[in-house]
Amino acid sequence: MKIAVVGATGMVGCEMVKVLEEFKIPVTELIPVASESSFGKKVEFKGKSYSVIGIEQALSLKPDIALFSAGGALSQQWAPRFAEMGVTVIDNSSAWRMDPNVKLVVPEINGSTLTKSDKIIANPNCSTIQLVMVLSPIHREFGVNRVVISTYQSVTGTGVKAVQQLEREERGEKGDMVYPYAIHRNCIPHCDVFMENGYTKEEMKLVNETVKILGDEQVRVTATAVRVPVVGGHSESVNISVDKAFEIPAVRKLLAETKGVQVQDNTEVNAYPTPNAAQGKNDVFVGRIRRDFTTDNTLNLWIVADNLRKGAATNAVQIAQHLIENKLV
Ligand code: 11C
Repeated sequence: MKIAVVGATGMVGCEMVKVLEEFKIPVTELIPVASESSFGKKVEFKGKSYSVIGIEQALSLKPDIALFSAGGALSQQWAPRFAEMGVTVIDNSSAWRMDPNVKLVVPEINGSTLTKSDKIIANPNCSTIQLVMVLSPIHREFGVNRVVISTYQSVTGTGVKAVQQLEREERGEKGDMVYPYAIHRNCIPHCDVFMENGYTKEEMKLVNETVKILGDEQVRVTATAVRVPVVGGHSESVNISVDKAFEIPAVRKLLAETKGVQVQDNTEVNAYPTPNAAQGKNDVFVGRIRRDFTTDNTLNLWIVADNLRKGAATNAVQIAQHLIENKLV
């Protein structure tokens, strides 16, 4: 398999290269792609060094799969050109996610819907992926009807400049601000841009993408997304109302049996997920699973995942793995 990673020098792109190697994807040639300022830089993969090239050149090499993580505008322009050449594009930007002709895929949930003719496949937003990994089994078993979510999102979701802002502020230095306020010792209820309805784009991604992935327009979702001075991953406090009566041990068992989800839930020994512990891991972690006593058939829980891993690179590579294993490329 010839695999191109578009945006190979970015935070998600670097993680994609690592995960391709860790997952032993049968890559015969890696094609790292980035903007002109990175041309010629080296990307190490399976003991070999590959030079970063431009996107036009990458297209002429006709990869089997192209993993895109270089922003929505680039995906909008280039994904169709790759697809026309027969390349399967797995796109990590928000450009194609809500397109009715493009599948929005978390392999454990809806990977089986993919076919050979899916030439652009959308990778969901990071905070959505970790949410649906937990919601999907609960929805199948108990019928989710309403979700209230508050996020605590890592600065890595914004990119390397945000990590640098946090590090500078930790050292007490001044410099370029990515956020409108200091992020060190702060929480900013503002992820991505504000929309006309008063929500942020990140909050609306959680609403719209969750409904699309669960494939059920009856599920109502409302979200508040908050940036916190954390690098390891995104955390989410989630309140879930379901149709059927449930017992908490049954929910815990259901989630423990879900592939890609790890339950860490024992308050007697302070066991619950944290972003520090989740960093660098491919799974989604869930804990603090408890009944909401204020209303019927409702529970609270806490979900954590490394947003650069399952929230982005791991999910994209798992889509590639599914395509390869099922001979869809
Ligand atoms: C954040 N979720 O943490 C964003 C990053 O649509 O893929 C990823 C944005 C996206 O700010």
